[in-house]
Amino acid sequence: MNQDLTPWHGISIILKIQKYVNVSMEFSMKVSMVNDDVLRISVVKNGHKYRESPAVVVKPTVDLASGENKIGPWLVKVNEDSVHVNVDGVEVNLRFSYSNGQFTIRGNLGLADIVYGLGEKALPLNRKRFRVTMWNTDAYGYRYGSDPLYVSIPFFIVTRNHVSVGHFADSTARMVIDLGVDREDEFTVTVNDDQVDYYVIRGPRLRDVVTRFIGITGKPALMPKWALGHQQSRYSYYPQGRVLEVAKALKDMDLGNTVIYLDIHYMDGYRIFTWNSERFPNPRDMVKKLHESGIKVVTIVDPYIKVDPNYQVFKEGINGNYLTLDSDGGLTIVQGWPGKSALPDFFNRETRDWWSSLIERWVRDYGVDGIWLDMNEPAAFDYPNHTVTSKVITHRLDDGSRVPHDYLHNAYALYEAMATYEGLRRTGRRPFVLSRAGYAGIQRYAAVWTGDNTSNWEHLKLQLQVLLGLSISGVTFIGADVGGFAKYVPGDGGSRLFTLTPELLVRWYEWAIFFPLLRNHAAMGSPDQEPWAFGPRALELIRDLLRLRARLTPYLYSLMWISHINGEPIVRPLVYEFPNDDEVMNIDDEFMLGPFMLVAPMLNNGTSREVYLPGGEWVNLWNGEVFKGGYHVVDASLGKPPVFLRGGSLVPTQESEGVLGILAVPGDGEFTVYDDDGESQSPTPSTLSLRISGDRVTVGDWANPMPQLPTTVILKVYLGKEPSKVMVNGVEVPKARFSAEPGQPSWYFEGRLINIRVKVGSETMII
Ligand code: MIG
Repeated sequence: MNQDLTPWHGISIILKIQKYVNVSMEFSMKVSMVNDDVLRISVVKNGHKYRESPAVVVKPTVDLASGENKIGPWLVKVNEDSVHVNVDGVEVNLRFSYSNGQFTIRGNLGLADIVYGLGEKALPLNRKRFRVTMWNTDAYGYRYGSDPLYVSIPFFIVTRNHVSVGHFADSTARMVIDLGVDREDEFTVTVNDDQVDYYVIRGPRLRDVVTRFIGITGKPALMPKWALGHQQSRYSYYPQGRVLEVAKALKDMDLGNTVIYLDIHYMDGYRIFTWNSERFPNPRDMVKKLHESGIKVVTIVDPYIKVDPNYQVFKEGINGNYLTLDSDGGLTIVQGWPGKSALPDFFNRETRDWWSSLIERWVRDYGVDGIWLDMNEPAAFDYPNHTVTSKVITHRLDDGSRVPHDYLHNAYALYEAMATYEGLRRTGRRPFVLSRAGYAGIQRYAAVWTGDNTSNWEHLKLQLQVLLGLSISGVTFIGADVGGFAKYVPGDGGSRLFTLTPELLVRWYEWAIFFPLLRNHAAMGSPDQEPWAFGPRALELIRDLLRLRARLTPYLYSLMWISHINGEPIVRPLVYEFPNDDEVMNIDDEFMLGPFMLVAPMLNNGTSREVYLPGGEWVNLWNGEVFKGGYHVVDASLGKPPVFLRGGSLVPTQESEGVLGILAVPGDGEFTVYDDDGESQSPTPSTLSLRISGDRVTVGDWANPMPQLPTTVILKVYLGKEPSKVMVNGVEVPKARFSAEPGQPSWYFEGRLINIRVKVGSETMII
């Protein structure tokens, strides 16, 4: 193995720097280190003009020479058209070739290798032995195995004997990734492009690869705190009075903080940035009323600009040369919601700047809070699979060159989200952008939802698989339409009808409440699926779940901050937390919320399920029952998803106004609570560090405190038996129910929980 631990900064002196190490007949290859942990192999067809990637936010620092290079834990052998890597004891052999407009990269795949990642795929967590395509597609009615979907992230992780190495083939053109289908012992990446930046990302742990991938593609945007609320949508709420009625129902039924979405019917003939004045005679007033009842408003914005010489946005687009053109210089016209439509050419700065100003104007004029980007694959009704593909449509890059759409397709939504984010930022708000399509790096600007899923049991499980893949591919603020979007989907040679049931809706909320984006949304013509749509019993169960969600907000918000700072996913497959437990390699019907909380949702119509708990001790969130690692059959009554807390858990909760709760399980653990005002743009967060060691809980003091932070803390420790005494900062505190005076520490035991009221800056010992 490589014992040479040359410090990173010394390399540039040691190595002979050569720009292109391979200049063959067909292509050039340049190998460089991006940082200590990421290697880049850039292949460019000779004569091709290299395009900068919109995905990657860092530049290579050191070029490697032909032959053997030893850099820290890396051993990299660069040959004419192949690169052999040994890192953390794992061999990665990559061969590059080019022919007929395609690059092919081949790599070794071992018998025991497992493959994760690839973003939004309707496949199991372990993606070995699948072949997938990267091509953003309007995938209405997709099901298990459908491919491709809306988002393309050509990043995958190969795990061998618990050591992980990441691969990222950066090209926005069509790509096929074959993970051991064509050949047992090989993966192949075939890219319809004249350039590929191929990254090899070091582990050794899965989490290292994931956070390093985010390190090169950019940290997830910090979302406003309200984005963690319960979001209510449908295609479409109108007129204005109906929107207010929905808002009132949400309030009357006590469903917590809410966001309402306006789908395409609010527009005047689907002209973006306009209102239909019959349906919405006074949108400013409507938005104001919604804000008064604490509800945020998100409007959909499609990329379609109606071809209409009297329409202001179209005129500006033409005059400013902001619209996409065909190679002969004529305007590109596609069929979208408004009929004949032009498409903004987001690939150049001038267009993005114009779009940002349109968004800014819209948000300032009407006070809407966030923007929902749909159809941005881009989709068009007059193309096969409702998705634009073309060698004739061209985009103008910043340097003025024109590049055919097919080379850039997968980046359309990323550039659109970039410009949309910037528009919202200019209004002083913390941006909330929700996007359907995306490419690697989309997390810098937008949340992503999984598009048009279906109201059936298949999707209850499938959506988890889709989301877990997204989550470990850098996109951390995610969710799926709760209750399912579509009712009629293609199938059985015609179309099949699926109708939501109360049980399925409750089951859906049971896991959706643990995802950052929690949005109930349904297709036009689908039966109602708001929380109240199935009568009092379902409503009550959903309300209780939403209350649990609201209680968990401090945990979710802290996890969002941690994701923003370190690139850690909010929701994680079990293998992310327990990489050395072979039993969890393929588990995708359970997940972790942050480091502590394991959720094992009921995914079919039963009332109990088998749950795997990795080694160590766990407690059942609902009743404090203690479980040892292993398989257990557990109760999963309607409304009570099996949820377990790991030994050493410290889950911050909102107990009541101004009171922070901490759900703790004895063991060893640490957590940092993050908070801020929830809406300013680049706040320095207030932080509170928590530690548990055995039965001793330490709550730090708030660092960088903003006003109004809770100073009273209720520790809720799962203990099993009543303790003999409790010491806080070395002083025994009385056993008593909490008095009205908030200053007084005391404790009481109930169920299997000891409740201790303390202040921040305290150390509590339970004896
Ligand atoms: O062709 O705007 O995925 O959420 O409700 C359908 C109408 C267009 C697709 C989105 C869906 C949205 C719908 N849109």
